[in-house]
Amino acid sequence: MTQSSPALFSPLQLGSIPTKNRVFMAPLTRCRADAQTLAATELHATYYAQRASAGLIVSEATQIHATGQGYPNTPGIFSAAQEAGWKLTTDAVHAKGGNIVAQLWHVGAISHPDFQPNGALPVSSSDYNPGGTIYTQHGKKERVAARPLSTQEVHEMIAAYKHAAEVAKRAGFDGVEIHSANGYLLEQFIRDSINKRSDEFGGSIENRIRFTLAAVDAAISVFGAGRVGIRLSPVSAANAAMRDSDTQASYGALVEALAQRRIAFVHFIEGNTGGARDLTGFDFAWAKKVLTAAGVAYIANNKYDRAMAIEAVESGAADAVAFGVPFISNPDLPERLKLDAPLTPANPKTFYSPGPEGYTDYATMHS
Ligand code: 8OZ
Repeated sequence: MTQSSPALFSPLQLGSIPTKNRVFMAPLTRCRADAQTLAATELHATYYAQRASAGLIVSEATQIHATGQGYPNTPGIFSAAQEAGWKLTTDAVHAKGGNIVAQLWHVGAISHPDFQPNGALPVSSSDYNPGGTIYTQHGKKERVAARPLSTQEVHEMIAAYKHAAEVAKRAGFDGVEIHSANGYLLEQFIRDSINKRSDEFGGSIENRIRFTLAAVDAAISVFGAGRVGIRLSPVSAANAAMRDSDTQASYGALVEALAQRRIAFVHFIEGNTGGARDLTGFDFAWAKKVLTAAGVAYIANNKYDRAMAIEAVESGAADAVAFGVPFISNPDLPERLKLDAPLTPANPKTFYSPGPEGYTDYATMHS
């Protein structure tokens, strides 16, 4: 008798998006956009189409605004050239029967004047300096303190999220994932360790989660709630972000507000991004219950292997599991996991290097 296939390999109705399995591709910054236009290229289309067997692809993080960039050659999603560039990718993924959502991103204070229009200061909730160094086109630089956005400018940034969602829709994406994780702009508003504002976007939890929810609502107004997701990293120290003084209360209120909106999914980085799965400080199982009760999918991420992913979906701890690094070097990851076939290790030296090497040249089992 053949054993029935684990639920990880079964379809999932993700809001309005039907997925063929629950092995998702996590967003992965690869720094290969066109240097002039910051548009995705034919090379991106090839790379993403190679990975179209994922139940869902979440695109690499894409900046919604010129001020949102913090790394070399990360793609944007606000100009006509960027829209045309992404259309190559969404067409190629759809031709292979895949689903792809755009991850909408603003790095806030993680940027540097070298990445900013006119060499201006990066923007944030407050005069926040994340510290450390950053590599720009002019070499290694010390980070600087950001300029707090005015209340009016936060409203303009919410409009920029809406514009980016419109661009994503015209570019043919199946939806968007709001990047509200890893110490970037939206998290710089959520966490009281960073947000020192006294306007409607600072102070109380309700005020600190207002910007994130407004970005979500802007995306909903474009795509409908069933095509909008969000990524959260409640307990992560990525980009040196200090913990909120009450992670459970702040992120708990956010999760409840997202559940009320009946969005498609919440994508959790469980533990420290790309690092230890220490979940202390936030009750992820509680979040799963709240979201499930509202029909919102819970996507789990961070250092899952095959056995962990099968168990997470089988036990009901997650509806789907997103894999990052394994998808870089295994374009046919769902099939390999299903067959329990060996995985090809990824080469970190080519994660952020230009061109096809380490990008589109990883073989499938059948190539
Ligand atoms: C790795 C390198 C650059 C950016 C994130 C978008 O951490 C990123 C990122 C990851 O969410």
